[in-house]
Parts: sequence; structure tokens; C-alpha cells
Amino acid sequence: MSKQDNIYANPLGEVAGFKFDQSVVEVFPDMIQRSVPGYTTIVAMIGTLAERYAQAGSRCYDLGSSLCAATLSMRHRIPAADCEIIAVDNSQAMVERARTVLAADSGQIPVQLVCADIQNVAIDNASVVVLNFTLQFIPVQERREILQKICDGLRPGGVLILSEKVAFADAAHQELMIDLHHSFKRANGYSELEVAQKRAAIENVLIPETLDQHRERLKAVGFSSVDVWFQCFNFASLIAIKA
Ligand code: GEK
Repeated sequence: MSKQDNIYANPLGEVAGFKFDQSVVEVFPDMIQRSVPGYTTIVAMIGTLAERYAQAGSRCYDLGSSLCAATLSMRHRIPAADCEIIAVDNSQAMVERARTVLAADSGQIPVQLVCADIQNVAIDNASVVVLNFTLQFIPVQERREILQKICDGLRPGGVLILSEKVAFADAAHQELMIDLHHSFKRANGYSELEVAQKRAAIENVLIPETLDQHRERLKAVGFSSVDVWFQCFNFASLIAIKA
């Protein structure tokens, strides 16, 4: 069981920008579960999607793997022979903890865990690539290059699963979704202070884009079919298929 996330429970004079450091690693499963509507379902369905799309003799990538939740979901559902999973995260603290998570798992598919920036990792011979709430932390102007590299590194018939916090062009709808997300967090035990301080910490670190922006860019880099397969409030997951 992961410890409860109390990082923003007490008033902080100045709220620093959010970082995936040791204190976050300690509470990460609790934090993401109580903060991202649909997280458990999305992780489980990444296994279901990988079961369908992983090709024999190919690689599956989990980019921004944190504690390898999506990696393990894929590892236990992929029936294709001779697959390998590459899990990448640039937080040393996350990677160290993920190593112990993987060591305790009995799955048979080999997993390569790499501490690196996803911007510096080659994508090659891929059939499934997962960006589960990771692209949102990359500067907006650098996102296209990563998506281009992913599309180029996928085999025909391969897929990218892209989960993101999203924004809405309509101001009233945007406000409603943010409000409902905060209600979700309060229902999960976060106080007003925790919600407000986390919001300040994440403001310049996590930059959401609209679903249209995601769709257009995914099409522009070469994906033939792009659409949403899951959404709850301002959290969505898209599947992009390479023909
Ligand atoms: C899950 N996918 O549980 N390169 C590599 N890793 C990065 C980078 C980067 N440039 N930027 C951020 N990260 C996971 C959840 S969490 C989402 C993903 C969240 C890593 C960062 O260190 C963190 O572990 C992860 O991306 C984002 O299915 O906390 O909202």
C-alpha cells in the first residue's frame, strides 16, 4: 500500500513548481489515483489495448513510466511472442522505486527500465507506445518532435495511446470541467487548501491542450486514425493508429 499524499496539506509560504522527487515517489500511487479521474480504468485498458496491438518480435514503450503501472498492465496481457517492454522515466527517484516494483512482479515479458528524458530515447520496431499523462509535462513546442519520432518508430498497424489532462476552447465548459475535477478531488479527501496549492504547483509545469490540438498534431505527424477512447471531465485518452 502506498502512503497517503499529504504533500500540500499544510500552508506553504510559497508553492514551488511540482517535481517528481522522492517525496512524490513515496505517495505516488495514492496521489495519481485520487487526482486523475479514470486512472485505474485507463491503466487496465492499456493492457487490453496492448493485448490487441502488440506484434510478435516488437517493442512496447511506456514513456514517463513512473512506477510502471502501464508497463505491468501490458506485461500481463500481451500474448504476442518475443515482445520486449521499454519503460522510460527521467526521475531517478521514480526509476529506483520502479526497479523494486518490477523485481516483485512475476511477469515473463522482459522489461528494460531506463532513466532518461523521453526526448533522447530512440523508438524503434515498436507496435505499442504509451504516453500515459507524460506529454503534458513536455514544453508545448517540443511535443511534435516526440510524436513524430514515435510515429516513425512504429510498425504499420502499431498504436500510440496518449492520455492527457485536456483543456477546452469554450470558457464556460473549461470552467465546469475544472470545477468538476476539483469536486472529484475533494470527494477523494483532498482539502480546499490541498487542491489550491497543488493547482499552483502544477500551473507552469503541466500545460494542457485541447483535444482538437492533439488530434490535428497526431494526424500531421502521420497517424491515419486518431480518436478518444476514454474521457472523464478534463482527462482523456486517445488512440492513434499508424496505417
Ligand atoms: C502511469 N505513466 O502511472 N522524460 C521522461 N520522463 C518524464 C519526462 C521526460 N521529459 N517528463 C516527465 N516525466 C504513469 C504516470 S506521471 C503523470 C505518469 C502524473 C515523467 C515524470 O518523472 C513522471 O514519473 C511521469 O513522467 C508523469 O501510468 O504524475 O500526472
